[in-house]
Amino acid sequence: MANKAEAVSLRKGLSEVVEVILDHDSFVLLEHQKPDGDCVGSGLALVQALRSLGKQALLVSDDPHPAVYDFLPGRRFHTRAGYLKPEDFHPQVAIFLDCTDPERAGRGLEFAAGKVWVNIDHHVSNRSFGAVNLVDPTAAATGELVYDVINELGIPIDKDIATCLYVAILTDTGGFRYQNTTKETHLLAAELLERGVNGSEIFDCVFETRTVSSIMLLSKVLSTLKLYRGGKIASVTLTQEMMRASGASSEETEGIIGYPRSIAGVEVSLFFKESDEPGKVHVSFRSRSLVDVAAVAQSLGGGGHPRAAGALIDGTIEEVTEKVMSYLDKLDVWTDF
Ligand SMILES: [Mn+2]
Repeated sequence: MANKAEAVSLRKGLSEVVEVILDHDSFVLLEHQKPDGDCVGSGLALVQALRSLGKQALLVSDDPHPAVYDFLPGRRFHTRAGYLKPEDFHPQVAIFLDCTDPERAGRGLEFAAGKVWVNIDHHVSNRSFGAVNLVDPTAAATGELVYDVINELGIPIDKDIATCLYVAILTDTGGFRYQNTTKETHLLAAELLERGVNGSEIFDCVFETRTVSSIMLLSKVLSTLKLYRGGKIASVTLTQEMMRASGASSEETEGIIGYPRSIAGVEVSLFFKESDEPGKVHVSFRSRSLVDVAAVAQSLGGGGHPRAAGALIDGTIEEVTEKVMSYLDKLDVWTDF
């Protein structure tokens, strides 16, 4: 929950965003690169809401939407930056969704030049780059803020809009499992269910539906499992050869780190992924409670949060594994538990 001063500035941000929307007729809504469920759901919800007001609005992303969200309504109002020329579309306002800074929109940014910028986000590192800003780091998802905007505009939230917002909140909370899940999150989810959202069907589509290729890939990656430090560190490895052999896409590698992380007794889990850039390996780090993996990743040229971080490191899988393991070996936490 935001404190009082923050609540006042949020209130101001919300009314300014609403004012900009009411004062203009045409909008481009921008997502970040590699869009996730929060920005896809927020974007599709807001584009449908603006259209229902008779406004001209289009949702634009640099990268494609992950196929898992194909079931969401409102897709006819979405296009990719490469499919539309900025000179063919002249919106008055650019609304950035879930973007810490404007560059996160990638090629979508071409549609924002010279427009009024609206910034709606929940990342603590957001740079308040908009002419108006609705930024609330206590919100579990940007979808929560988009709900506030739609509600304040007085637009009825129908089943289609509610479904998109529900997906935004469901995915950014990992299915209501992460620590950002609060009472407010559940109350909003309840409100959306009341609008006709089918919660179990959505959960099934988003979290319980996999492609054969992703299961094939998972079986290959799990067979590389190694334990170190008496089972306190676990690692798995993914090579480009495994990607080719399974036919999986890179978005299907997401979530794999959760498997070594879930092993009882494991404090630090590592996922070594051979980059498609030759000679580089991407490493994902997770820790349960003791090790600050953001510091580990930073010292290896990456960054992130204390419990989840990543780095792109030069070398072969063997060399990078050696580099990371020798760094972790030097930490003095291993005798503490
Ligand atoms: Mn988000």
